[in-house]
Amino acid sequence: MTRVVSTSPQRPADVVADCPATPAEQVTRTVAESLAAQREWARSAAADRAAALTAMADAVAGHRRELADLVIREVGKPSTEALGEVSRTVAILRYYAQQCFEPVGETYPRAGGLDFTVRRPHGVAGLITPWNFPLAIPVWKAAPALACGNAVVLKPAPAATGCALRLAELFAPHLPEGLFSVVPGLGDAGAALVGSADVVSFTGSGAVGRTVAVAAAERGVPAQCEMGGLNASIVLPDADPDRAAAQIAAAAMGFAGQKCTATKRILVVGDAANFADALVAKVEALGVGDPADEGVAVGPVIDEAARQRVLAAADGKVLTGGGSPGGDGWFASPTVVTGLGQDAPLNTTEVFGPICTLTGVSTVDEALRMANSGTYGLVTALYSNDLDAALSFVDQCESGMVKVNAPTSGVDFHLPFGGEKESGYGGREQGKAALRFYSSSRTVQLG
Ligand code: UN1
Repeated sequence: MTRVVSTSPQRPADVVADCPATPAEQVTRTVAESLAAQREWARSAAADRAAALTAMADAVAGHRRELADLVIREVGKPSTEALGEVSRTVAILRYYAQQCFEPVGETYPRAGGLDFTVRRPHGVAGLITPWNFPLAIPVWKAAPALACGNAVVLKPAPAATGCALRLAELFAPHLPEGLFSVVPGLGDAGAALVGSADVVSFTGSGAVGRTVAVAAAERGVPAQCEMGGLNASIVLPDADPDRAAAQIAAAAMGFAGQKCTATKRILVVGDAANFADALVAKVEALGVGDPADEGVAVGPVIDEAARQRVLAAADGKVLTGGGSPGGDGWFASPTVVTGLGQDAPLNTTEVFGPICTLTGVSTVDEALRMANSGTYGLVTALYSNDLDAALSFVDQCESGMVKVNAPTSGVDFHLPFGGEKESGYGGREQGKAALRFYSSSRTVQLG
C-alpha cells in the first residue's frame, strides 16, 4: 500500500509521520459519511458551535510548545515563527468562535409579510492545504467552515501530515464524531476530495490550483484557490534604507522564503547600489541554521528538490549567497541576485526558497509597471514616507493585497486575504469573507 512519509528537512533521517495514503474511494466515503454529522451540526445552536471552537482554541493553546516543536521538526520553520503560528491558530479559532453569533442575513420590507435572506452551510468542505503553514492554513479554512455549519475533510500536504494528524487528535474531544476528518494522502486523494466535497478550498501551486478550479466548476461546487506569488517590494528614494532593508530581508528570507507572500522582487528607485549594500548587510545578519535554535531566521527548505531549484536559480550577479551553508539538511544560503532582465526566469517564475532579485529603476511608474507585470498578483509593498506616492501606488497596484511600509509577508486573520490574476481564484479567505465563502445565501419570502 502507498504510504505518506514526512521527514524533517533539517534532519532528513528523522521520520515525523509515516502512514498509509488514504485511497481515493475511502476519501469519497469519508465525505459521504461526514454528511450525517454535518446535518446535525448545522442545526445546532450558535452557542454550541462557538463553544466547540473555543474549546479547540484552548486545546491548541494548551499545547503551544509541543505544537511549535512539531512545526519546527516537520517543516523546518524557525522557532519564533513556529510559536507565532500556534498563537495565530489560537486567535483564528477564537475569532471564528465569535463569528458564530454574527447576523446571517438581511431583512427586506414587504407590506403584510416578510422577505429575508439566511445563510446556510454547503455541506462538507474539502480542504487541501500546503505544508508551509501546517497549522494556520488548515485552521483558517476549517474554523469558518465549521462556524457556518459545514463538516470538514482535510487533505494536508504530505510534508505536513504529522501536524494535521495532531490537530485532529486535539480537536476530536470537542467536535461530534465525523465532523472533522483528516485524510493523509497524495494527489489521487486530493482529486477524490475535489470530486466529492460540497465546497472546496485549496492553497498550493498554480498548476494544481487550476485543475482544482476546473474540476469543481464541472461539478458546480464553489471553489477557492490560493496559489503562488512573485511579490515585489518597491523602495522609493525617500525611504529609510536600513528600515526598509531590514523588513525586506525578513520578508524575502524568513522561513527560507517559503511563503506565497514572500518578497521575490525588490525594485529600487534611485540609488540602487546604496540600497543593495543595506540589504546585503541585513540578509547576512540573519541567523541561518537549525530552526530550533534561538535567533535562527532561515532554516532549511522543504526537500532536496527544492534546494536544487534554489541553487540552480542563482543566476545573474550574486550579491550574497548563491550556495549552500552545509549541514545535514536541505539548506540553501539566503541569496540576492541583481542584473537580471525582467524576462529572466527568477523575475517571472516563483522559486519557493530564500532567493530574490534586486533591480534598479529610474521612476516610480517604471517600478509599478514591473511590479504589475507577469501572471501573479498576490501582494506588493511600497516603502516611502510620501503620502501622495503611497496613495497613487495603492490606486495603481494590481495585486490583491497592498502594503505601505510593511512587509509583503504576514497576514491578519480578520482581514480578507487573496490575490488577483493567477495568484487567486474564487474569492477571498479569512475574516468575514470566509463566512460568505463557506455558506450560501437563501432568499425567503413570507407572503
Ligand atoms: C503569511 O504571510 O503569514 O501559503 C501567510 C502561503 C500563504 C499564507 C501566507 N497562503 O504562504
